[in-house]
Formats: sequence, C-alpha cells, structure tokens
Amino acid sequence: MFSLTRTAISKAFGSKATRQFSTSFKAFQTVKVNLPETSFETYQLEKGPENVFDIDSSELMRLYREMVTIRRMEMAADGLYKSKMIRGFCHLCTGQEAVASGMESAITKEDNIITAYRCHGYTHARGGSIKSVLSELLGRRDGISHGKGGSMHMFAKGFFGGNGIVGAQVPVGAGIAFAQWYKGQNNVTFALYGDGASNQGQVFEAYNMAKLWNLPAIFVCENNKYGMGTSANRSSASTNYFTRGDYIPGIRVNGMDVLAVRQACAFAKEYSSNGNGPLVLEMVTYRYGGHSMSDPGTTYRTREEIQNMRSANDPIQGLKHVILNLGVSDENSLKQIDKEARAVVDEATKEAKASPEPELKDFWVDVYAPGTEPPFLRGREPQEVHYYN
Ligand SMILES: Cc1ncc(C[n+]2csc(CCOP(=O)(O)OP(=O)(O)O)c2C)c(N)n1
Ligand SMILES: [Mg+2]
Repeated sequence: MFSLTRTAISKAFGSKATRQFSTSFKAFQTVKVNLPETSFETYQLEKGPENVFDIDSSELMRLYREMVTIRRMEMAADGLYKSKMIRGFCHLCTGQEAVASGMESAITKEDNIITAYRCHGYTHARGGSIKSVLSELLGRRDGISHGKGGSMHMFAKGFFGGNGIVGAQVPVGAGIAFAQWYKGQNNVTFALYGDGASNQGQVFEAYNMAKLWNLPAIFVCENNKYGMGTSANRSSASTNYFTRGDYIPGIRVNGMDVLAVRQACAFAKEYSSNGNGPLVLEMVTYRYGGHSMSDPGTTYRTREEIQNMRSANDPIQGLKHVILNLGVSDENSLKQIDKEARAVVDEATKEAKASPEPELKDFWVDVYAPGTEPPFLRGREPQEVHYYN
C-alpha cells in the first residue's frame, strides 16, 4: 500500500471537481472479482455476462469515489431544495448510484446515454462537474444548461438528457442508435426508462423498430420498484421487465451492485455493437428518497423496507466490502475519500451559489443550433419579439 501524489491521482482519475483527492490504495494492480450467481438472469441468451473477471484496483477506487460524490451531491441538492434555493421539480437518485456509475465504467464517450428526469448522477458520470449540476439546479449561469434547464434538462457529451416526459426518451434513444448505425459508428446507445414507463406503447414501438433494423440500442429498465406512489406489482401485468422485449433478449441485473452493472453493460455493448441488435437490461434498484422532493416516500412503502434496502443492499457499502475484502484499500483511506467527497461538494455548492443568474438576453440563445435560427422568435407576449440579425 502506498500513497499517490495528487498529480498522479488526477492523471489517473481525471478531475471532475475543483478539489482533488489524495487517497492511498494499491494502484494499478489487477484484482479478480467473483460476482454472486444471483447477479444476472438471462432471457433468450445462450450466455450472459461473466461473473468472474479482472479489474484494475484504480477503477474500483474511482467507482467508489464517484458514487460517494454523487450521493453527497444529491444530499446537497436536497438541502438546497429544502432551503427553497432550488425550486420546481427535483428527482434525486440516492440509492440508484450504481446504475449510472457502473454503466459509465463499461462504455466510452462515443457511446450514448439518454434517460428520464432522474438524471443528476448520469450527468456527473458523463463528465458534468458537481458545480455545473448544482448551478443548473439553482438556475445559475454556470449550470450545465446555463441555468435554463433545471433538474430534468441536463446534457453532456454522449448524454442526451434529462427528459421530463415519461417514456419519451425511449424512441428518441432508438433514433440515436439508428444515427450511430447509419454513420457506421461502432457504438451503442443506452435508453433508460423506469418501471412506471415500461408499459407505454411507445416503448414497444421502439423495441420493434430497433429489432427490425437491428439497431445498437440497449433498452435499460431502471426498476426501482415504484413509479411515483404505485408499486411495480400494481402497474405491470409482468414485472419481468427483462423479458418484456419478447423477441429481444434480455438480462436482469442486480442494479445495487456497481460491478454487476458494469459487467452487464460491457456485455451489452459487445453484443449490440457486433451486429446482434438490441438488448433489454433490467436494473433492479431502489430509490431511498421519495419520487421527488414533494414526496416523503413513506406513505406507499414501509420504513422497514427502506431501512432494509439501505442496510443490506447499499451500492456504496457493497463496493466498500469488495475493496476491503480484496485488500485494495483500507477503512481509513475509504473514510478519507468520504471526507474529501464532502469537501468537494461543499466547495462546489459555494461556487454554484455564487454563480449569477442568466440575464434576460440569454433566454434567446440555445433555442436553435447556431446558424439555424429563424429571422425572429416570439416571446411570451406579442410585443416581445427577438430578431436574430
Ligand atoms: C407522459 C407523462 N405522464 C405522466 C408524467 C408524470 N410522472 C412523472 S414521473 C412518473 C412516474 C414514472 O415512474 P418510473 O418510470 O418508474 O420512474 P422513476 O420515477 O421511478 O425513476 C409520472 C407518472 C409525466 N412526466 N409524463
Ligand atoms: Mg420507478
């Protein structure tokens, strides 16, 4: 075990936040991971993801740091919302961090992700800084959408949002996969949706076109067991979401295990980019908080259920056990990462609060792609007209 310098750490990990981490661990050592048999269940596939695989110890540490940072960021958002600094919609992903982080670990920025409104974790995992996410939530100019999108409308390279209309992103995701195929790119698109969206007609229309045209589309049902206050059992005639593609093979994944998510997404990418067409992944996960900030989340499920998920299935604690059991790092070093994540988020929160609000003139830009603007755009009232030239 030895300490890496800050420079080496930031070179190895990249730096998404202003502050840097300085944690000791066994760097760049390959370790063998053995996932439980229950990690995957396949549908119409001869072979699923491998349960035993090698991974670099630095990737385990990066995943730990990222999930801890996302959780801290969501805690900060929770606080800012409760102090009425963030207004409007706000859906937190606390508990579901492993899906965003595991997926990101398996793909490149040339692959695409599109999701619904529970998008803060994906935005950060795709490269959006903590400051840019929190500033967006606060409606500030340093926000990733310059403060004009808010919680549900965040974008980054290879990340098509952040979409507020339940299910709408699924056919859009199939379209993005079509573009990748059309351009001859050897990449895939992950289109995420919830258990609550899974019964919509447009999901099945997207399945059909993706299979018909053999598109590199991975449909990912993030099954967090509830759509607002309605449990999956009450909304879905079949809760085997990984089989709902009918003629599309599928895999049910333990979405509370970041390494299982990583393996499944790597498998899916390999499968679909090799011309095998679409795949359905069901990530079985859980949100600790309510549906949104206006839902305490305790009227349609028991406190025991939430407590049990937190204590027995938490994705951060799960990865911590793997890291400790493999001897990759120790308790003190992980505590140090926790502390540093808090400091990173605190600093980003301060910076986001200090960021100015957009000016009125900023609202006329980012509406059309530069160079494609019409001669003028109407505002909210007939007299309020903006001329582009
Ligand atoms: C077309 C449409 N209908 C209804 C809503 C209101 N709505 C917002 S979230 C939601 C529940 C969706 O649940 P799920 O797909 O399971 O996603 P989760 O919130 O659990 O991540 C509903 C009904 C909406 N935004 N869009
Ligand atoms: Mg849901």
